[in-house]
Amino acid sequence: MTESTDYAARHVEFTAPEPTPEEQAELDSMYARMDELHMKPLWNQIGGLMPNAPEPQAVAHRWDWSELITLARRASDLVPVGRGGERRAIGLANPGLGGPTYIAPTLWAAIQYLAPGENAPAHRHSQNAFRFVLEGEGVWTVVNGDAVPMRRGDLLLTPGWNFHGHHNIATEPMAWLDGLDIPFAHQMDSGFFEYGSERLTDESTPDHSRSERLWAHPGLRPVAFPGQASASPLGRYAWEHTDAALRDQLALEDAGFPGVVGPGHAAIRYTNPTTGGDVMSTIRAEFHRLRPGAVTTPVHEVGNRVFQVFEGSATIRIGDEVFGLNHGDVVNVPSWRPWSLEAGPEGVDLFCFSDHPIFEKLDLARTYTPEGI
Ligand code: GTQ
Ligand code: FE2
Repeated sequence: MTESTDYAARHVEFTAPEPTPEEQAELDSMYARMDELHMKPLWNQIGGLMPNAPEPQAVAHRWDWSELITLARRASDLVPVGRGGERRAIGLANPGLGGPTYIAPTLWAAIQYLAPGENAPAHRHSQNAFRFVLEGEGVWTVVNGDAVPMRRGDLLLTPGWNFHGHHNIATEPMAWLDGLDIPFAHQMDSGFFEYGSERLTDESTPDHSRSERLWAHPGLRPVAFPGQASASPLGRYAWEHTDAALRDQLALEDAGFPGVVGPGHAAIRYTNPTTGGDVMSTIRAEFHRLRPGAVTTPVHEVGNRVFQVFEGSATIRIGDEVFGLNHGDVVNVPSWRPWSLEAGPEGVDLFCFSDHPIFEKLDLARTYTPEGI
């Protein structure tokens, strides 16, 4: 697919009259003086600073799950988990961003690995975090003293400034996907961090966290907690609810009723039960299910998405690129690159997170669907 540009005007090339040798010498000395005094003229960089539409440095990239899990196992043999390093997490670094561990300018994504009996010590930070569990169980994440089970398909939240540590009480190692707004906090110089207790504050392994017992009943909230909270008070979004919601959307489509976002495409957004809005102020989380062969309409969006395949397979088109996606693979969509999904022969289940809430709050969100599609 060629990238459509008819939504935008184009920049006009700025040309000054050809300078005489004397003028050129003056210009050179003026630019040199500006450089010494840490100044730069706008006129020869405006197109780069203010393009007609976003021109992200981040590129679209896919990380293979088999490579991620293999390296996480190797790291587990070679590197202990403990205070200082804090987490055995391997971050995904976007090749277009030139070095830092940013999957996108605003977002961090990592695979974290905990062997049986291991304990990732408690800490807190202003960065918002979640975990999504591709497979396995046996880890509890303790969030401000509330032990939250982590099981296949679950989304677990650790909103900013909540103490959290993870412990594996099972006999098998466990790996999961972490998502945080570390790059956003880093680039904006807004992050704070504190160590918590060395030892686990709660070694219990309840079937449901306290937060679920209060907040995970559909359409119901406890009267004892009125008002709105900017981050969701619910720590665990259990797979059984996600799966049922998606199954029901597709069943309604089969019965001829509306409910799906597009043909053969069911999708849910995880919500903050006190507002109905996003789970955290900077991060949106969604889950998408496509029937076998279903295709989505290409769309340009301001902001960054990251997908992880939960089950099945798909291809994703991002601009002119096409990536095959299998179980566990992670792929990012840079801002404004048009993207569309096509499910493989068994259909596909995809977890997705994005930084879209940031842009919506700042009135910078935009989407564009090329005409004729
Ligand atoms: O589990 O607390 O991937 O603080 C990066 C930073 C995970 C965590 C990461 C973190 C964590
Ligand atoms: Fe953390």
